[in-house]
Amino acid sequence: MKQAFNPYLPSYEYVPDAEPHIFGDRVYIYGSHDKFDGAFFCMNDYICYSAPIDDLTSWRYEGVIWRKKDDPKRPPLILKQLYAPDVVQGNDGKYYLYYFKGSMGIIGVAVCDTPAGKYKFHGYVRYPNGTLLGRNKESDLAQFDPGVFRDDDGKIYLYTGFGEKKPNVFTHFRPVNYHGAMGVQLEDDMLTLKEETLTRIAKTQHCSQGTGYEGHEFFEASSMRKFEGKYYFIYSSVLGHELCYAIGDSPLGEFKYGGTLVSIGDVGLAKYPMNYLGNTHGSLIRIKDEYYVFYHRQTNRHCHSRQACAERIIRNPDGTFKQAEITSCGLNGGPLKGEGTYPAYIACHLYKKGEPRFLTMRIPKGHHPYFTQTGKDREDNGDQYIANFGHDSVCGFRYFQFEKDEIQVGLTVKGKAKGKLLIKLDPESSPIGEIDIDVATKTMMKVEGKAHVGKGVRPLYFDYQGEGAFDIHELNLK
Ligand code: FUB
Repeated sequence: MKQAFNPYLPSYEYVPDAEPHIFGDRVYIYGSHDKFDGAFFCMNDYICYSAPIDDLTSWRYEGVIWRKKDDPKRPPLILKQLYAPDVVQGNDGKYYLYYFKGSMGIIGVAVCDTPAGKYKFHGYVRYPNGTLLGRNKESDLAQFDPGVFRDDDGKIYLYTGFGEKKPNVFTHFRPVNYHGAMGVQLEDDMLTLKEETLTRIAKTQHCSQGTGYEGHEFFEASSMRKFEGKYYFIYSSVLGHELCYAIGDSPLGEFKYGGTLVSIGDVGLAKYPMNYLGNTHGSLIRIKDEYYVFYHRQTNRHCHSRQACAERIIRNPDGTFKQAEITSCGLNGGPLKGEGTYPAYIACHLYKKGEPRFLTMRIPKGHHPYFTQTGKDREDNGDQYIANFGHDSVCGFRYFQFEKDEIQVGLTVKGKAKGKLLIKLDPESSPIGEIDIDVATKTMMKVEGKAHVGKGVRPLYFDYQGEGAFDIHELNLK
């Protein structure tokens, strides 16, 4: 039986900012496209993946849908990159892709007859008088991360904005947005704003006092969804590592702060960050009767190799959402089988005890375990693994359905290390088994031990105590 893991795309794919949308009987994801080990965010062209709504284990590569060079403007160097996009189906049945090109400050639109075909340039978002949104120097606030939404009455809305915390390098290019995310209705041409003025949606740090947003103010990643008559504005907060939401009764609000949907380090649910932090971006979707939150995780010791993940999330009867845990089994619809061989990169928790965990610039190699791959950025044959698992490194997988109390646990490893790998059900609890580590090899070898897991649905943690460091490629349970 096929199972779904996190990340849910092949391990060589680095797709952050993924917005899920259902078109027909498939769910499509539209994200940015990082280069493995890239020097900047979003160095690759947009690609798309889709899966049948009945089978979220089967993601199909749809190919490149939009390239940096398809946009007629030719900015220099890093301004070329395609940041987080979104797609909406227009009232003419066509699909419209909204993208933000590097730091040019304007929003481009491309159009296609099918959800994941080759998009063609359509134009730039503009004011009714023709001035491009973002180019009206007198009054424009920073544009960023366009989100698009079609309401049941056919009206189309654009959401945009960037909540700069204080003046920084970008403020040389565009005015600082101290006021929050913005929303506006679009004309049927999908380019022209219906109003001269955009409506402010969620609050930034500069205007949050007494509003309920405090501590989780808007930073970036605007996205709109509607469930059972309520409008959900989804965004990445000033903390970066979490997706939050605000609820309103109409597409342009007012929006009241709702809570955290997911944190890529389980901040808010765990005592300390359980994985590397950094930015995240994504959205909510309902597939049949279940809700899911899509987001991205950080890999490779810096913030330019991000990967698409998703979790089932509970919507409470009052319309609020319960923060989702990050797991290894996201779209699987339940725990993974408690026997079989799994790639180690599906660990949902990975950290070194007591070390800082916020990824922006590259952290030094010697100190942390991290997800990486061999070779360069590529489009097949993924071999991602956990590297540099040294003393006090912890990785966790959840959840498995164990059918017996005691299991044999094997790991495929390589490296140079001598010590003990403690097997636990919780990083803070006593071991339920251990594996002797005595490795000095550049080729893979298997290490094994027994663990008393107990029948039922359980996580599995590994905590290394010893000298040296090793890489973990596979986990085998029997
Ligand atoms: O992927 C580039 C930028 O990082 C996006 O535009 C932001 O939302 C953040 O995820």
